[in-house]
Amino acid sequence: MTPNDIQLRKYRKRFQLLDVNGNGVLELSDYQAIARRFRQNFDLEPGSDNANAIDDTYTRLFAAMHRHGDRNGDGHVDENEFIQTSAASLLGRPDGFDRAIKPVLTVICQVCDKDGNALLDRDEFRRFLTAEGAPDEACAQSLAHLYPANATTITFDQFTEATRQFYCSPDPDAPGNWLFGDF
Ligand SMILES: [Ca+2]
Ligand SMILES: [Ca+2]
Ligand SMILES: [Ca+2]
Repeated sequence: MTPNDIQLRKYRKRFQLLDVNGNGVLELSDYQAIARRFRQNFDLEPGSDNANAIDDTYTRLFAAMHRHGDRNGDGHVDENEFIQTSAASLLGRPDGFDRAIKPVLTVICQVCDKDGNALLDRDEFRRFLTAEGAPDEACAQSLAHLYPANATTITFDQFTEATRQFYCSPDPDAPGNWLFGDF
């Protein structure tokens, strides 16, 4: 499945955020750095259920990407390999998003919903975005597109739908395209 220009730009954006140390390949240390930011942003106690859940989730995400994504077998997943692998798993299979990303979102919602009201308020969402590496400007762009005017919260379902649009939608006008800001 060949991604269109919009999907390509979003996958490049995602790669850029996942490659925390900016060396052009995805490593376990990149994913661990993101998990560490989640633990900091959400004040997770070391060894707590949520801290372990977020560590396990990002370790497993890396393992899956490393297993399927290193297409030329050089031991690394570069940007092109990431794009090809994302397109194959998320665009090439109707249940791709539900299998690859939805379980991750379940953990993310559980961790990010600090006050436990089953909604993501703007502060919780901003903490999520900065954990993922989005700078302030990107956070503002994302909030502007994902939160309806004057809305202080979104539901987990709205968050999931926006994330589905980010990973899967070919539509240039899908609000979820802006999940991590400009793309
Ligand atoms: Ca890297
Ligand atoms: Ca490779
Ligand atoms: Ca909440």
